[in-house]
Amino acid sequence: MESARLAPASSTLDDARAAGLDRVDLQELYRLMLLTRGIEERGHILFRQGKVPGSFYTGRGNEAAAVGVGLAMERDDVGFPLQRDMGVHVARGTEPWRIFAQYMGRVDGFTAGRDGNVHMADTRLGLHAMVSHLPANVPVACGVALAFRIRGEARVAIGWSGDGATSRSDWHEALNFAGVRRLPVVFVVNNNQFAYSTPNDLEFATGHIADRAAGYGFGGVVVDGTDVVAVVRETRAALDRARGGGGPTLLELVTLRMEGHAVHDDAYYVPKGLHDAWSQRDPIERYRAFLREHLAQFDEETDMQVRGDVKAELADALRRAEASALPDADSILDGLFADPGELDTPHHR
Ligand SMILES: Cc1ncc(C[n+]2csc(CCOP(=O)(O)OP(=O)(O)O)c2C)c(N)n1
Repeated sequence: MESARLAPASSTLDDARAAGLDRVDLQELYRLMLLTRGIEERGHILFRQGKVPGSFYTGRGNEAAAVGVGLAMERDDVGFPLQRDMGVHVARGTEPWRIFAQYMGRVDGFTAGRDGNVHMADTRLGLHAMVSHLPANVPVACGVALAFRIRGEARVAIGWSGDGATSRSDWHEALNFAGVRRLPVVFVVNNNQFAYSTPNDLEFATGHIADRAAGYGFGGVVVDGTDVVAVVRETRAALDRARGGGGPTLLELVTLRMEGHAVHDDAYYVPKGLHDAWSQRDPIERYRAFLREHLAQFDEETDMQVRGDVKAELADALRRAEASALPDADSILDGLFADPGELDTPHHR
C-alpha cells in the first residue's frame, strides 16, 4: 500500500535553481553542514573529556536533512527540532559558542545548565527546545499552526519526529487534527531506519511512513535525506502549500543513523553492510562532489578556505564557551517556574 510521492533526486544546477538556490546559497549549504558536523564532533570530544553532563546525542548522517529544512524555513516560521537536528539550529543562525556552552551546562547555554545538553533552542530564532517525551512537540506544533490561522498570519509551524516516534498515538492525533483543520503545518519525519535498536520493518506496515499521510487527508513525500538540494526543494514546496492554505504535508526524510542512539550505544544491531552502503552516501561528501562538479567557483582552494574558516570559527566558539561560568547553585530555581503575573494570556489575567 503506497500512496506517497517519491521525490526525484537532484543532480544538476537546474535542480538547484528549481529549489530556489543561487550560487551563494549552494556554498552556504556546504558551510552549514560542515559547521553542524563540526559542532557535534567537538561536542563528542568534550563529552569524552568529561565536560558534558549526561549522555550525548548526535545527528551524523542527518546534516543535509536538518540544514535543508532549516534553510528552507522563512524567518517567521516556527520549528520544533529534535536531537538529530542540530543543522536546523545552525541554519537558523544559532551561535556555535552558545551551543557548546549549552553542552557543558554553562550559564551562557540556552537553558543555563537547567536542562539536558541537546534540549536546547534559541527561541529568538523561532525554534523551541525539545522535551524527551517523543513526539510530544508535534501536537504543540499543530497548536502553533492553529494560532497562526486564528491570527491570520502567513506563517508555518514545523513539527519533527523520528521514525520510532510515529508509532505513538500523539503523533497520529496531531496528524489527524492538522488534516481535519487543514493547518499550516509541515510534519518532518527523520526516518533514520532505527528507533533505538528497532528496525523499520518492526515499526510500520506501510511501504513508507509518508504513506500514512493519506489516512489523514493530505500528501506525503519520501525524500532522500542525504540529498540536501532535494530536501530544500521539497520543504519549500510543502511550506508554500501550507502558507497558501493548502494544508499539511508529511515529509519523510530517509537517512541512516550513522552513530549509536547516543554515545553510550555502539549500534551493534545495525547490519555492517547497511552501514557501509550508507557511508558511501555521506551527505557532506556527496554534496562536496556535487559542488566540485557543477559550481565553477568551488575549486579545491575555495573548499579548503571554507573548511578552514569553519575550523577557526569552532575553535573560537569553544574558547568562548569554556570561559563561560557554571551556574551558581543558589540560582538553580531561577527561571524554572513561571509567575502567573508575568503571563500575558487571557486565562492568566
Ligand atoms: C514517549 C517516549 N517513550 C520512550 C522514549 C525513550 N526513547 C528516547 S529516543 C527513543 C527512540 C526514538 O527513535 P526515533 O523516533 O526513531 O528517533 P531517533 O532516535 O532514531 O532519531 C526512545 C524509545 C521517549 N523519549 N519518549
